[in-house]
Parts: sequence; structure tokens; C-alpha cells
Amino acid sequence: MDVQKFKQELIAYSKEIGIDKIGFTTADPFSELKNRLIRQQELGYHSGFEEPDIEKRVTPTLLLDEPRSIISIALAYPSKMKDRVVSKKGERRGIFSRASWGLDYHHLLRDKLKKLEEFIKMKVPDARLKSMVDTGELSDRAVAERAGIGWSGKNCAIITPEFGSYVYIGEMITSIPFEPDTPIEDQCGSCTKCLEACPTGALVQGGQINAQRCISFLTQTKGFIPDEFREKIGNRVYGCDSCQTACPHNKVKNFHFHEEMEPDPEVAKPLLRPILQLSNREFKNKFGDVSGSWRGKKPIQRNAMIALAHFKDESAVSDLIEVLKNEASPVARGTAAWALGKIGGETAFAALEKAKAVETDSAVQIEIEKALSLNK
Ligand code: B12
Ligand code: SF4
Ligand code: SF4
Repeated sequence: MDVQKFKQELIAYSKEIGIDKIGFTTADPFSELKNRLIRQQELGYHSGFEEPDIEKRVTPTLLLDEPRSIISIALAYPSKMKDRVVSKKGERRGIFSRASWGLDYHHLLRDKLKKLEEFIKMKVPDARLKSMVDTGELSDRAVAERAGIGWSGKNCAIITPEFGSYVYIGEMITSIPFEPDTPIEDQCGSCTKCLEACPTGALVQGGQINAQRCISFLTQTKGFIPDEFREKIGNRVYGCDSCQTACPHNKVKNFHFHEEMEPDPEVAKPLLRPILQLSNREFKNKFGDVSGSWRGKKPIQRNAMIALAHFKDESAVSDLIEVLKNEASPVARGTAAWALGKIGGETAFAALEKAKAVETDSAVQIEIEKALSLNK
């Protein structure tokens, strides 16, 4: 088989099926990444969402028999909504980050990779292939960087010259010895805009994140949000885009290539108060198709309460009192207490006093005390 010719056919096919960028690299181990991953763990800077087995993450031979190459794909997503929300005065909204707009990207990329696999199998029936997106063992960014998709920015993102960093990435390990592409040169230069824009100092230095401080991570956790971050979260109910919106390489980048990625503004920028009252079924119906719902309803409800506190939305006091009185989850009750303290007012503090008398969970009691101490 003429592998070079086949590579060109595959590239042409990838364009036909709506893959915006494709690159090829070897299946060599990711040795530099290995040291980096070990260091991140030693420092406690990892998120815990990554594949825990570092050897698997950096050794393609542990994932496929005799791998010879890795194909990296990228799909560009929109940075601006086509449709705007029709807001009434006083109705406060939260925001899902762009990577959670439209249909969950895992489905879209897996579908493209499946089509690529079928195309390869048609020409090379005995090819061995393994595809992954986000939840797989490999570092999608390290593969994309080595395959020439984009450079690794100081904000940690893979930045493509064509689409900026607003791209989802995935990859396929193959048994076919495709010619590798050349990595793209770093174009960050002396810029440090993303480091300055990060609200929590999570970017400890260019290209290094402390995930435990990253708002994107915090919005995806299930416990209490540590105090120091609550006000910095603002109205983000899922994810954070600040280090990408600050990037000059994203300035005029806004691509609408994929119909499925178009956000429903009522989902991507949802009204906050109704989120507190959603049943599991209602949550699934409204948010179930977006990637930001992967941790379920509770983190989104907790973040919505933090956002209501951020806006000091007095109209939310009755909803928050409901949560404080009736929610089974201590995280929900405690966050509601904190939000009531932040918003303040007679009704809020009276409800907090009442809750103080009956609350039995020690973590919630602490939150109630904290909230009451704001009554000055
Ligand atoms: C865990 C995880 C997170 C964690 C940790 C993020 C992080 N930066 O590590 C949290 C929850 C915080 C997170 C947040 C986000 N994530 Co995330 N996340 C992942 C996941 C599952 C693993 C990432 C990982 O292993 N990190 C560990 C670090 C150490 O390695 P790495 O970033 O993968 O690889 C780079 C570094 O190792 C670096 N490096 C290696 N050696 C050295 C040495 C030096 C000196 C330096 C400077 C750098 C360096 O180069 C590699 C290539 O860039 C990947 C999917 C996957 N399977 O890879 C998605 C992924 C990285 N996330 C993605 C996205 C979109 C996001 C968010 C933008 C979502 C949002 N809007 O809220 C934010 C961005 C935050 C940020 N600034 O990074 C995309 C990135 C797409 C892109 N264009 O880069 C991915 C690839 C998912 C996907 N398939 O599309 N994420
Ligand atoms: S996603 Fe937000 S919190 Fe995380 S590193 Fe970027 S700007 Fe900082
Ligand atoms: S903001 Fe500047 S330093 Fe940060 S990723 Fe973009 S170009 Fe690089």
C-alpha cells in the first residue's frame, strides 16, 4: 500500500465529513509529558479527572498492539451565540462555558472518529485502531501538539492558527505507519494576557495550571466551594473561559461550521432561580444533552446559588430559604445559607436564625454561622 497516498485520501475524506483540522504523529512514548504529569501530581496540581495510570497516558504500546501512528482531529466551536436571550429586567442568568454549548462534543467527535475508522477499515481491513476523546488515557493536547494541530499556549490550551483555541480535540491510535506532521511553532511570544486574566491565579506560570484553583475545575466538583473562590466564580454555572477570551489569537475567531454546536441560549445562559427547583427529570430534559451536565444536577444548582449571591438577587431569597429548609444535601443547604448571608435582608437573616436552631449537620452549621456573621 502507498501510505503517503492513503494519508492524502484520508485527509480529503476528513474534510468531507466535517473534520476541521487533522494531523499525524508517531506512536512514540510521550516522555516529556510523563515528567510533567508526575510533577503535577507531586505538587497536587492535577484535577483527579485524568486517567490515573501515568504509564498508560504516555505509552501508546500499552493501549494498542504495535501502534505505528496517532491521528489527531480538531473541530472548531462557536465563541459567540447567534441567538440572544430575551432578558427581563431583574431576571438573573448564569453562563455555561463555550465548551458546553450545543450537543455534548464527545458525541460529535466520536462520530467523526468512527467514520474515519470505517474509511480506514475499507482500505485496510486488518488495521488496528483505537479512538478516544477526552475520557481516554492519552493527553489529547499532547497528541495534538505533536501532530501539528496547534501550539501549547501559556493558558495551557492548544491554539490553532486557523481557529484559535476554540477547538475540541480527539485522536486515533493506528497500526498504519503514516508519515508524521511537523509541530507548529509557539506563537505566544512575550504575551501574558491569559495569566493576568485568570481570576484565581490558577495559571501558576505559562503552561502550568494548578487545577485545584481553576474555576472550570471548581464548578465541576461536588463538595463545598472553598470560601476564597466563591465570589470569583461570578455567574459561571459550568466551566470558565477567561484565559481563552483574553487571548489575542481568539480575538475574531467565531466559527459556526457544525449545526449541532449551536447553543440554545436558554440552556447556555439559563435563568438562575428556576435551576434551584428542577427535579432530576426536568434537569435531564433541559441540560442532559450538553457536556456541562456530566456531573449531574447538584453541582449546577450549587453554582447557581453562588451566582445568585454574586448578583445579590433579593428575589431569590424565598427560593434559597426553600433549599435551606428542605434539601437533603448538606452542600446545597450550606451553600444556600451562605448565599442568604451575602444577599442579606431581614427575611434572609430570620430564616438563617431558624435554620440555626434545627440544623444538625456540622458543615452546614458552620456555613450558617458564617452567613449570620455578615449581618452587620
Ligand atoms: C483534566 C482536564 C481538565 C482539568 C485540568 C486542566 C489542565 N490544564 O490540565 C480542568 C477541569 C481544570 C480542565 C479545564 C478545562 N478544560 Co479540560 N481536560 C482535562 C483532560 C481530561 C486531561 C488534561 C490533562 O491531562 N492535563 C494534565 C496536563 C499536565 O497535561 P495536558 O494539558 O494534557 O498536556 C500539556 C501539558 O502537559 C504541556 N506540557 C508537557 N510538558 C511540559 C513542560 C513545560 C515546561 C510546559 C510549559 C508545558 C508542558 O504540554 C501538553 C500539551 O499542551 C483533557 C482531555 C484529555 N484526555 O487530555 C481535557 C481538555 C484538556 N480540556 C479541554 C477544555 C476545552 C477545557 C476548558 C477550556 C473547559 C472550560 N471552558 O471550562 C478548561 C480550560 C482550563 C485550562 N486553562 O487548561 C480540551 C482542550 C481543547 C484545547 N483546545 O486545548 C480537552 C483536550 C478536552 C477535549 N478533548 O477537547 N480540564
Ligand atoms: S479556565 Fe478560568 S480559572 Fe481556569 S485557568 Fe483559565 S481563566 Fe483561570
Ligand atoms: S493570551 Fe497570550 S500568552 Fe496566553 S495563550 Fe494567548 S497568546 Fe499565549
